[in-house]
Amino acid sequence: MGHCFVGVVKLAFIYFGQIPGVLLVSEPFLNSKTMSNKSTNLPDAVKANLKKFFTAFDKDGNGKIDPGELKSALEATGFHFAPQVINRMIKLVNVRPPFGSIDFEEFCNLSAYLDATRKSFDSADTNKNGKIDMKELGEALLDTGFSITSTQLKKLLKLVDMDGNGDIQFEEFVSLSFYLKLISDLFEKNKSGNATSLNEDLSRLGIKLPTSQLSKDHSLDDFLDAIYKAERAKW
Ligand SMILES: [Ca+2]
Ligand SMILES: [Ca+2]
Ligand SMILES: [Ca+2]
Repeated sequence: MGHCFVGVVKLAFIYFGQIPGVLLVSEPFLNSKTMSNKSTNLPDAVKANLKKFFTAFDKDGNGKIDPGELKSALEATGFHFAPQVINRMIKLVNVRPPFGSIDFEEFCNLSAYLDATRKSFDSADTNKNGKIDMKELGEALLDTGFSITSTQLKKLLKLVDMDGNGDIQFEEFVSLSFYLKLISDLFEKNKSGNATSLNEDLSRLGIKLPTSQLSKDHSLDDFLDAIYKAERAKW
């Protein structure tokens, strides 16, 4: 048992230390819609490597990774994700039933997502201290094409800074990528009349906002306040 655990820890370290060299997501921040079936394009060698991790993470050997298995695999690498964030990662890639746990193809997509998010995190962390401060966040958002006010920046940081230490660790950065997707849906896609993707993304993330908050007439400030309220009610 102990030996087995060490094996998983070792595998997990390799997994996140030299995350398989695949960059499937071209955008610095995630666009979930573009990733559903891309793992089929992975080279065989990369797939074989991912299969090893999948098998190691799948403790009960049922061919699926559930939130508990994902959480403990990530914890073994020193990442402590809130259960809600774990669930969201699963929901994000879980395109085929049964819902609630992921198969190997979906795991490949999750790996690509975490890989891309880690790269975004590292490039946003310009002073290389392993966390993102408000200045770095503002600059990273600007680079990505998000132009927000300093008040909005503070609200966004407060929203994702779950432990309240004023910085964004990688775990919180994963949450941030979910919120940025929502924000871009609301404030970019809605402008061209497409509101359905926001509703899809909200329900995928399990966030319930009053319909009145989903109007493009509301400001980003209002939206950030509403999300903060909805999220903190859960924590
Ligand atoms: Ca399992
Ligand atoms: Ca930093
Ligand atoms: Ca923090």
